[in-house]
Amino acid sequence: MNDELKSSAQKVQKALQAQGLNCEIVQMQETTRTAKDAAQAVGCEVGQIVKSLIFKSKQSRKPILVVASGANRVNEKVLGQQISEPVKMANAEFVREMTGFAIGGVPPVGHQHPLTIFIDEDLLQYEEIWAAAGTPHAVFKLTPDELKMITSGTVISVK
Ligand code: 5CA
Repeated sequence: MNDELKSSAQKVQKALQAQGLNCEIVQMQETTRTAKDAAQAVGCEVGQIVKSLIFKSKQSRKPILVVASGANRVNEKVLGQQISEPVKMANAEFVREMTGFAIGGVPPVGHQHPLTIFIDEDLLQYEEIWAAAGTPHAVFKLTPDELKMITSGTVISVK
């Protein structure tokens, strides 16, 4: 493991610190690119992995971030009802442009642009959860309350 954080991971660390959260970012040798990879790398249930998924509203083209449990598939219809506009999954380019991070490392904080944020209620059942920290090899551990605090997201059922 490398002690020096990659610049994308540093960006996340700074964003967390700015929010008063002193989580340690862990850089893994193994890939943490997908929820399954991350669960395997840290040794937790896939449901405890925070997926940060970007959607785009079809008309106004606004970015929406859903922080979902790794165990769940986000129902786009449910999300569309929340914002009163149909949504679609964003492509890799939109993800990078809006968040400043590449797919596989998108964190729940530290984004380039402000995003409308929803939190999957299923994450709240766990004592601790793990989120991506800017790269496909970096994660950090936090509690559901901390996730709510740093994202100011609205808790919904996403399934
Ligand atoms: N680091 C892990 C766990 S913390 C992670 O970032 N998981 S993730 O689920 O949030 O990111 C992977 C997600 O990116 C996939 O679930 C998928 O929804 C999305 N994705 C993967 N490839 C593409 C693509 N080509 N275009 C748009 N979205 C993609």
